[in-house]
Amino acid sequence: MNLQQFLSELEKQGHLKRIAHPVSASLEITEIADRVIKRAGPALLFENVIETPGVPVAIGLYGSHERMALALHDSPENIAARIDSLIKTVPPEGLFAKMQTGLKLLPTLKSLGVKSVNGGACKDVILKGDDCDLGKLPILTCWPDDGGPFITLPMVFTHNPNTGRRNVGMYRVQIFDARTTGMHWQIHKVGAQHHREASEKNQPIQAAICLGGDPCLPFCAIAPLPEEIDEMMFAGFLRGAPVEMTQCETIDVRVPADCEYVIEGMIDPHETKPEGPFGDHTGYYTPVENYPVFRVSAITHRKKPVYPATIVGIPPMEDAYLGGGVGTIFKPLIKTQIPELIDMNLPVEACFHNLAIVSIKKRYPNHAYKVMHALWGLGQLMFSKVIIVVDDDVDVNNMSEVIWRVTNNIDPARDVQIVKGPVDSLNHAAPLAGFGSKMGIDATRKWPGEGFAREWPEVVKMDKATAARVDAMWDKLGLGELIPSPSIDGHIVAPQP
Ligand SMILES: Cc1cc2nc3c(=O)[nH]c(=O)nc-3n(C[C@H](O)[C@H](O)[C@H](O)COP(=O)(O)O)c2cc1C
Ligand SMILES: [Mn+2]
Repeated sequence: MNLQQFLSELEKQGHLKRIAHPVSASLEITEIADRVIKRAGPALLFENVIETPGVPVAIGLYGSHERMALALHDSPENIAARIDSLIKTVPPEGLFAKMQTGLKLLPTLKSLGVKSVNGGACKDVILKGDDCDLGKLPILTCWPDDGGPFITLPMVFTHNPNTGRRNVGMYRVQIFDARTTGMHWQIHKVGAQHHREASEKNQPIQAAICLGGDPCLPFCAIAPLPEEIDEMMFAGFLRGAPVEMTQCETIDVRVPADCEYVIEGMIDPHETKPEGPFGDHTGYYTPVENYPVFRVSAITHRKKPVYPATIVGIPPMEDAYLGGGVGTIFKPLIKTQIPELIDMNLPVEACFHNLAIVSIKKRYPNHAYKVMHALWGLGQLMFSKVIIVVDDDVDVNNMSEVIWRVTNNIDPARDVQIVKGPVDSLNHAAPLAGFGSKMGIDATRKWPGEGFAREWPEVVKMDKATAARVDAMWDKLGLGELIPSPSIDGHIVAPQP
């Protein structure tokens, strides 16, 4: 499935709205898309973009649970279950069991590679050197104080100059002029590491900025995969088939052959330029900072391309669904590192990194502190500004319950820990860019072994026998449909309407 086939599928299922009215790529598309996404509306296809006649803009492709499941070829829950069952595959004993397990895993293994092809739809039109003009693309200027137009849904392909390993990350791209852009890979990201390793050899790094392709690809570019894991392998896993890759025209990088656009170029080891401001997913503008400069050597595209975009800003935006998918799909992998973790919620309003609420099955006194530090050491979860740890009987996705439990259970002087460390580059409150403090809150029930000498009270609940008697007499009470007992299933607080 490529982007345009995905759009047809969305349209067939009623998840896409075409807009024929002329609209500007400068601010107007943002304003329309923001209104629609805030009301959980459909994906939008702007067919008449004033600045670039003939090139439509697709936006909001991932902005609902149904669209996410269509883009990823399955629901995040099912994908998580598949990963979980792979992780839990027991080493088979005996020849028959080995053969059976082998046969079961074969389709998965086959899908993990990539397939090399010659040419591809992304090369219908090939422009090199002076013929390249980024002004021909409907690149959005998203917010009034933005530093310029930004490519907002790019997949940046690079290779580690020492190991050759591929990485694909979504790093926004600010347009400086027809053939020069910024490259906003933050210092903790893998693209930045590739650039650093190339710079140490005094070499430029080659990069391809891709737009479109299988709709699962942008998700893979966002996914916080370990550095050694190829995003295209993960894409193969999601698609159930290898991604077809083709060689670029001017650089030694392979890209998905069915992309809409491929922008090829190089980044000098030392050249930087002020990048930003940009109305970011925190809901605030990120200030101007120096970032590497990308110089375009070729632009290739489909004969009739569609330009995919997203906008970020005050949450919830489309990235809430993408981030939610990441949370669901990566839970089984987090549990391989932190097996006592039961559930985790990264509330949308906290923009992924500002708050993690995790429930654990406490095994020993002060276990919550081990879990906080494990999370602060685990990939991009290191950015978690606040981590709240609760017991396994708390539903972390029910914020009413979380507030009730946490505020009742903590003694701030005892249960709050503040540590220092790297923080998200977008954390504007930190005293230094990328370095600041983080807070852990142990909101679990306190044990005598943790020095708690008082008695810990029980939660107020009805007994099962009474609840059953009331269930039985419900019809005679004249109160309409049966209301189940609020206190039996353990999750006492209903979410606020
Ligand atoms: C819409 C969107 C825009 C993003 N923009 C950036 C960005 O400009 N810079 C950045 O470092 N990360 C950005 N991210 C987050 C990265 O894509 C994410 O951290 C990813 O895991 C990085 O991949 P890597 O681990 O291969 O470096 C963005 C994510 C989304 C959903
Ligand atoms: Mn990566």
